[in-house]
Amino acid sequence: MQYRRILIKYGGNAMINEALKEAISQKIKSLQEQGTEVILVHGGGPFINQSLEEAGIKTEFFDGHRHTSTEALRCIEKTLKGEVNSSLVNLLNRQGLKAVGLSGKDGQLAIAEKRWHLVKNESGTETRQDLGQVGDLKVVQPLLLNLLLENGFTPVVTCIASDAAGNDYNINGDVFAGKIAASLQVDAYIVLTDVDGLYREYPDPASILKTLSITEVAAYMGTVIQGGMIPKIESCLTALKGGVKKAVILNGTQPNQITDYIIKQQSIGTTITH
Ligand code: X2W
Repeated sequence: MQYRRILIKYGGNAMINEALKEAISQKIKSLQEQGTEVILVHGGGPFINQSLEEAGIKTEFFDGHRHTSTEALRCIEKTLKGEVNSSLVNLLNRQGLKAVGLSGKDGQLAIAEKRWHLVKNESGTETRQDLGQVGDLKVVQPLLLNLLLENGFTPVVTCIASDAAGNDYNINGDVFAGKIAASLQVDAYIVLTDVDGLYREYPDPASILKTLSITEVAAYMGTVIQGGMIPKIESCLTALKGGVKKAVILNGTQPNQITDYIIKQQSIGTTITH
């Protein structure tokens, strides 16, 4: 099949050095050249960790979501926009693309809401834990991204957004990307991580699950799907339930996988479908 439009979620675990970021931007250029529009959505966890450490701000994670004080949010926004987003835009432009750096706030392309962390106690009752300025995307308005894509620009979107009252939120990059993928109805939602897919028994390469249905995902949650893979797979489900046809987990530290999957249509990574 010809992929007309794809969304790539690029996270910090596949941004380990400049050469790798450059190789990924070359692959994005190759995709655009052969007629696939690309939206890049990114986080940048390790860069945020470093900036927070330099600023002497300590943070803690709850199921993949970083507790975010107002002070931490200022530092996180500076890092994601001023450092990570800006450097990705720069790399893509150097490939000859017309990259546009955005967050959810620009043109109100996304409206956030506060996200509460639900904790179940031993008796099974759920309580809400406050994670500070951690959000979720409530609404995505795809017009701005559509305008950019239709006019040959490459949107590079980072995972910060505001609510209707103008409060800013830090949003897990995977959660953010899955919602944007759904709103744009992309042909494929690609999640780049640092392993070759979902393993039944890590690290046995023969145990990589090549295809999974939504029902199989539910059966594997908490066993085969663990830790950092949980928000990634959940974001795939968000995309699929929103109408995206397939979601794919690929290894971003092997940039060839992007073109091998989309252009050469090789059977690599883990593909989740309806
Ligand atoms: C994330 C945003 C960055 C992110 C954080 O503060 O680390 C929350 O946890 P990766 O590299 O895509 O993991 N936000 C709420 O998700 O980065």
